[in-house]
Amino acid sequence: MSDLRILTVQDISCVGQCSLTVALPILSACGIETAILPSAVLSTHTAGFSGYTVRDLTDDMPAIAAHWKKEGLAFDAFYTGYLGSARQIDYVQDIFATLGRGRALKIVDPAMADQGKLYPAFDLAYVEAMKPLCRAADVIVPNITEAALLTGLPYREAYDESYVAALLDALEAQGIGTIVLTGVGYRPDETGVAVRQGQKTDYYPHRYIAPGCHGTGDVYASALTGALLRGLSPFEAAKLAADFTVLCIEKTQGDPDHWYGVKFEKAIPELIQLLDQATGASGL
Ligand code: PXL
Repeated sequence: MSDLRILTVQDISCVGQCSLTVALPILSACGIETAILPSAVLSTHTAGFSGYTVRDLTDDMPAIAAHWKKEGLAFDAFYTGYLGSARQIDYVQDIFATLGRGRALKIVDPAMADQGKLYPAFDLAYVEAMKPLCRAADVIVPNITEAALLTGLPYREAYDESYVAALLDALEAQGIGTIVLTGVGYRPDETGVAVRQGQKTDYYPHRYIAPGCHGTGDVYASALTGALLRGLSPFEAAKLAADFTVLCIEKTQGDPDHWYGVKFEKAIPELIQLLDQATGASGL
């Protein structure tokens, strides 16, 4: 396998098993050299903790990017998650445009909302700023709430295939090449992922385990990104990431003290095995 270098831009939540503390180990386990650009530093994530500290790093971004340009550094892929501010999204677009190597793959997880609600730090101006970043991406990984916000369609808790198709149609009409829509379930015991590419939709249902398991979106998007960079097709990568995320949730169940994230570390050996099986590689 050729050596690839990815840049991932998202926050450091010091405690809480999300964003960079999930993306960096998962991408490393996938065998990808991973550079980071922290969008903000928080003492914890914002879902369930109170009184957390936040240091927004937007103002550091231009100087960091300028230094990388001066050093001739570039990246084969980009993966963005939770960003620090709407203004920061412009800097990220500039990084996409100027720091890519070859046809650098751009994966955007518009991490800003879940279960019908924006995360506490974000407002509708942030949603507007996220739209052009998604249009600049090759692959986006929204959940249903984020897809509704990005398209202006109403968020629905109960839905059928026609609602999901409408979300995917509206995103595709914005010029987004590949949409990996997560958390799509048509039965109470089931959730899944719908992958739209070239007007074709593939659906992979998987076990629905526990409601609102925090951090699973970041685990999923990180594994998806790693699998894409290992050469899997979007649908194959989407399935592998789903299987890995379910494993992570299973390894977390039964520990009420561990409400803030999933024990993805325990499933890293299986991630490596799944990738090796899917790519026909033996070891990295
Ligand atoms: O997992 C998404 C995420 C990332 N980073 C921070 C968050 C959240 C979700 O709430 O609060 C800081």
